[in-house]
Amino acid sequence: MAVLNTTPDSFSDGGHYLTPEAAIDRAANMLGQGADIIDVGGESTRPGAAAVSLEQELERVVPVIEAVRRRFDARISIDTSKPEVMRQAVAAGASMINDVNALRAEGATEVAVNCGVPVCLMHMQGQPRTMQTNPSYQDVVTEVSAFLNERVAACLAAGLPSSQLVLDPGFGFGKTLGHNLSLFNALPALLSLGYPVLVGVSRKSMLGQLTGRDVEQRQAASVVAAGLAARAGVQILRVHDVAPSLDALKIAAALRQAEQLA
Ligand code: YH5
Repeated sequence: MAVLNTTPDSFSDGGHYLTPEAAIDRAANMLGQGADIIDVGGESTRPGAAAVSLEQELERVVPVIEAVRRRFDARISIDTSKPEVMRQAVAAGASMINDVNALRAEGATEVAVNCGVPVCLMHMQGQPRTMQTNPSYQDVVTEVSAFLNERVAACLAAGLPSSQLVLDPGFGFGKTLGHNLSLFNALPALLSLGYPVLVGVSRKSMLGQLTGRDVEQRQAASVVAAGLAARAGVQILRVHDVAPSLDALKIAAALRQAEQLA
């Protein structure tokens, strides 16, 4: 899963939206490198980021989804927590919902059922603006697993098929470095719940804390972390640097296959 942000703070020229033409270039580039899914997001969920209005989010993501769909036969996921954005994004051609809020918004489960596409349910403690202020757990692995189980139960009760659910521990979303490391080590336990797991660690602060590198210098750390998650059995990796991540996934897949044959 390759990240295609449409938020002004997410690309180097800054201050402008991603135009549909620029989005096509980026999507072409990422698909050419081997991406399976393009994750389109219009609401920055970085720590401290401000909320975005419904109108602004729709203006950013819908033209990009339409443009990418017109041009490529690519799977697109919509990174949003707003039911109306989910609805319009799927109508525009998105075929997966990626919700860092795990469909907790009013009406989100009903909209997701009507969309009829797979949904990624992510754990987050708190809200993006303040989530990194003082993350606190008694036992982060137990609490994140219990949360995801509770969201699965709510989704199944609302009518979402179990075959369309994906789980994500939400690295960096209301977690200290220690919490993130505990969750990373617990990926096999999360996988044992029986749903595909998605991991997004690419360029995140935890990698900065471990390597001392600024965000634009975190590619190697991101690729190694993606490979380690894949080695643990994680099925979907959300990444910025597609080609080197795919190399890491090939090594992880070969190791897993050799182990099964042994
Ligand atoms: C995720 O983990 N993350 S947006 C802060 C950074 C770098 C990157 C420099 N959407 C996830 O990528 N969706 C985001 O510091 C996500 N899982 C899922 N499912 C945050 C992000 C980032 C934040």
